[in-house]
Amino acid sequence: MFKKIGLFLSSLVLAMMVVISATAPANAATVEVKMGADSGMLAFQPAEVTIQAGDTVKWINNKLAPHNVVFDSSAPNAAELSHKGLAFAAGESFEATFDEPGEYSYYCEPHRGAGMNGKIIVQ
Ligand SMILES: [Cu+2]
Repeated sequence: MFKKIGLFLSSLVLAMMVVISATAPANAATVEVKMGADSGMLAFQPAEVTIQAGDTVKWINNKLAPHNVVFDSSAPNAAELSHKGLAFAAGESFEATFDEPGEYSYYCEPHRGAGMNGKIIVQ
């Protein structure tokens, strides 16, 4: 009788572990984007990145600061993903995690006229 309950409980725990591991994010990655290209161009480098849903993009201040990241209002969660505060110091960074598949276009506010645009494709 007790043996049966023990067996039942251990198989229940095993079943729960399988469910938990199946729903945990599968190796969410962090992709880095430089603000200000190494070549001295007012650009995000790389300007376009493709990631998986759940991945994080980390923008790192590189050259020709200040920069920020503002998503077009057409992007899902544009306001929450944007980082309007300007980064002045080299190495300063900010991150955003993308849970929803789609195309996210963004730009750097002070350098928008110079074509400092980027795109995140979330699969
Ligand atoms: Cu900029």
